[in-house]
Amino acid sequence: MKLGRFITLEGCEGVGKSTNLRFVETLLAERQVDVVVTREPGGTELAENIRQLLLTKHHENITPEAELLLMFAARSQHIQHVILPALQRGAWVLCDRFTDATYAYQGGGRNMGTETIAWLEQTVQGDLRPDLTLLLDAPVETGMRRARNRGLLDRFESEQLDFFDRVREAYLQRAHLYPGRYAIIDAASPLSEVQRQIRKAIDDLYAR
Ligand code: Z5A
Repeated sequence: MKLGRFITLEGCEGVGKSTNLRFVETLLAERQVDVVVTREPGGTELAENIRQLLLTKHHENITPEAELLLMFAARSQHIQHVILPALQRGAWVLCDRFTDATYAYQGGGRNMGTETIAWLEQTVQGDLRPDLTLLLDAPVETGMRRARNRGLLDRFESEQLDFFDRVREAYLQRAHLYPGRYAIIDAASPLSEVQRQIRKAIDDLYAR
């Protein structure tokens, strides 16, 4: 049985997920909520190893199917060892990316569609879904500019603009499909405005 709340942050690269994850953590701490902060792919020792595999560039091309299965292999470990135990003891889980990223990157970016993803989602997660998904949305070029100031690019960051256009489009489609769960945040705004919108979404969840 799930007692805590499950919040995810999503969006294309460089839109401010890490920055605002820390902000949400502060908001929850103000309310004295017991919060577990985690990320995907990753969150357990084995899942972090899978993350390394997924983000590093290899000579051997990773097929879209292998990429998809590795995402869900990491997710299964993460759910069973971190997310569910935390929710069951009443903690709130704050996760940097979750299955919406799979629909956006593998479904949209890699053109894999949604049918297989939906099957894996049901198999690996059962009825576990986030209570609130903060979608940080900004023009792809804005996020890329911010992220690329950092230097070396990982395997996903090395993709072309059209890949990220498909990712953004897939995220927006999901947000329109699940309006009760998603809050779309205008991540191109100054940080103070972004955080005003996030605070409102968290207040609304708290009041539910
Ligand atoms: N992936 C997948 O394909 N399928 C899946 O199912 C899952 C993941 C779960 C993991 O990368 C990769 O895995 C991801 C998708 C794939 N790849 N990509 N791309 P990640 O999530 O760890 O890393 P990322 O997406 O590359 O995130 P990021 O580049 O670290 O960006 P961020 O966390 O969203 O942004 P940030 O670091 O908070 O901010 C970037 C800079 O912008 C920083 O200097 C900030 O100070 C600045 N910033 C932030 N907000 C603002 C505003 N509002 N104004 C001005 N400047 C700002």
